[in-house]
Amino acid sequence: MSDFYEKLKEYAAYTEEGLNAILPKRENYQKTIYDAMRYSLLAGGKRIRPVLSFVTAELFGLDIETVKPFALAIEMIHTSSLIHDDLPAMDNDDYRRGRLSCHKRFDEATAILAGDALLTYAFEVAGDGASGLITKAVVSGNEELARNASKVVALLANRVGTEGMIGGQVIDLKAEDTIIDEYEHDTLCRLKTGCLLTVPAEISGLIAGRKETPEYGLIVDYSKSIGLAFQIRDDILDVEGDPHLLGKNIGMDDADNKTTFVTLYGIDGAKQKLEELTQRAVNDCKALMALESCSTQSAEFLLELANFLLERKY
Ligand code: GRG
Repeated sequence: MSDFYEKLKEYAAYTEEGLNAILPKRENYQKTIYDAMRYSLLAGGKRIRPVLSFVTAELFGLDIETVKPFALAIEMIHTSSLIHDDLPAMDNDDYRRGRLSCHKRFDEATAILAGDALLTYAFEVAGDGASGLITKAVVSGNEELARNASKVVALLANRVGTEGMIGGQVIDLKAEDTIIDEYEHDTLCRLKTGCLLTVPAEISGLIAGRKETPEYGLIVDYSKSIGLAFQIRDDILDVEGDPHLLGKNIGMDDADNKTTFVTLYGIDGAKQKLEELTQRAVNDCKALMALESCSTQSAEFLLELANFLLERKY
């Protein structure tokens, strides 16, 4: 196995362990909600968002432990959005991550609450993480870290809310019955998919005190490019992917009459855009590698990650 796949597996395993530990099984009266949360959260997603948290932390010289609460929170928020996205009122999907979607395995009310509970718990974990950092910063007299750590939770909430992922989903729902132009569609994807793929780097940059640096601009640009590329690949896989590898049905966008990169640009046009965005991300990585202030190894990993996402089959 190449170093890249080895490292990817390592980050994913670290995420898995972390999620399993912070969301224990409970045998209390509200046991069902814990079962539903764990069912969806521990269903084996790719864990790309936490991977981005860990590698961008290392890029800036931080320990992965420092960003762990935020990485786990982001993955819980992502899972909560998948649970809600699969509901009949939204995309109405029966399968997710290779198993029945949450509302099919449990019921709709439980799925709504499991999504709500994962979202709420994510902010509890992120809030605790920020408090821990602030305490450390105060004890060591690092005022800049204390100031920056106090901004993390609001930043995360912003990227999830109406100017972030939720805003994107609102445009997405509108796009089912209305034809939207390429500019609105671009905004939709940057918000719905892009925000949660960019916030890991934003949080790492903030905690590392790198916000005003060239490397911050590069890593945010990289994240935005792979965020858009990720959605294009998603749209292509919905047309020509293998449902067994994907762990969900294909053809759902067509069934919902959705505007996608494929309907806007055709399958070849979508593939070309995907390659252009990947190339842009690769160029950002090369620029990061040339900076002494960044870990070359992490920049190399990010470059390989962009190429991995270009070709992903699931
Ligand atoms: C409950 C916070 C909250 C929000 C509700 C439903 C909704 C608003 C937003 C939906 C956002 C959404 C589903 C975006 C799609 C992003 C996308 C391409 C998901 C697939 O991500 P992968 O491939 O999935 O990383 P795995 O399973 O690997 O984690």
